[in-house]
Amino acid sequence: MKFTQLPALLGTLTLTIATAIPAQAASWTYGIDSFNDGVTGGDVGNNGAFEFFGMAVAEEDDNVFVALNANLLLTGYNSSGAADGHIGWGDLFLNFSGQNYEAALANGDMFALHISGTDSDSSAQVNGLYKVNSAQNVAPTNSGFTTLQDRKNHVESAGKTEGIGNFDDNGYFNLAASHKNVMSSGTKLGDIAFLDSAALSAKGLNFGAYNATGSQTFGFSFSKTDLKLPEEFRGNPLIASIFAECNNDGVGVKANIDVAIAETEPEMPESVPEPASVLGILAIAGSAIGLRRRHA
Ligand SMILES: [Ca+2]
Ligand SMILES: [Ca+2]
Ligand SMILES: [Ca+2]
Repeated sequence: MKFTQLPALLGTLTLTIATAIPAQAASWTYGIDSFNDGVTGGDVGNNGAFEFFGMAVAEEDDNVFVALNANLLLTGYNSSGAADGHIGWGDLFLNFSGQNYEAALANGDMFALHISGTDSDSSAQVNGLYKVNSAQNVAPTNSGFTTLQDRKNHVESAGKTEGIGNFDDNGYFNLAASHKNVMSSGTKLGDIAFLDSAALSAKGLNFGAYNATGSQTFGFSFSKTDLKLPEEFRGNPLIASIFAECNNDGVGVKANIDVAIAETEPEMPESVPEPASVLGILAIAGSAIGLRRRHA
């Protein structure tokens, strides 16, 4: 290559990088997973059905958005290896407590989204935002890994890299513990709204900018008002995480979400016209009617 071509080439590269991520992407926080730590039958990685690629969160007014990119359909995966013939998504746990995963569950300080309706072994069968009362591990009846250490060992023995997103799973999760991946009891706090890939793109979500190429992109929103987060947890980062019922892959994201906004907004007085201006409008309307009558 001639040196004279270099400035033009650099100009092209700069333009490509600048246009790859849309301006709105800054409001999303991404947890990009390992792209080859999903276990599908005898396969590890290889773009299998259980590969998860990323999770992202964003907030807008009173709503928090959570988006997923994965190969696993929201309706799950039919498998004769599962007791019920089906392996679905586990629940999406939301931890604002500043505690690790097991402590937040043990102390009743965890929230969750149930996203997969009746295609799930969760005690929750209705999609929504929940306060988690207790959780359980359904991997043993879904042909899966009881502990995250078992799963990590399996992935690494295949020469692949295990991961969760933008935080260290070793320390947040107790890798040696039975990994609880669904609610066994929860209290529904509010409804969630489903967002498809197009609706999320319109809000600036762009997993492609991070090379996350799962076949499925979908998300959900919930209301901060419904969350009713205890005062002592406000200001903590959110750690969100989800695993398949089999724990064959998991993904999470750590992000700063301002959950206090909804309840600190001052109530605006309703806008009602003052009696004087109502009378003024009536007077004008009355004279206009009178005018028309005279001309009739
Ligand atoms: Ca993965
Ligand atoms: Ca199942
Ligand atoms: Ca993972």
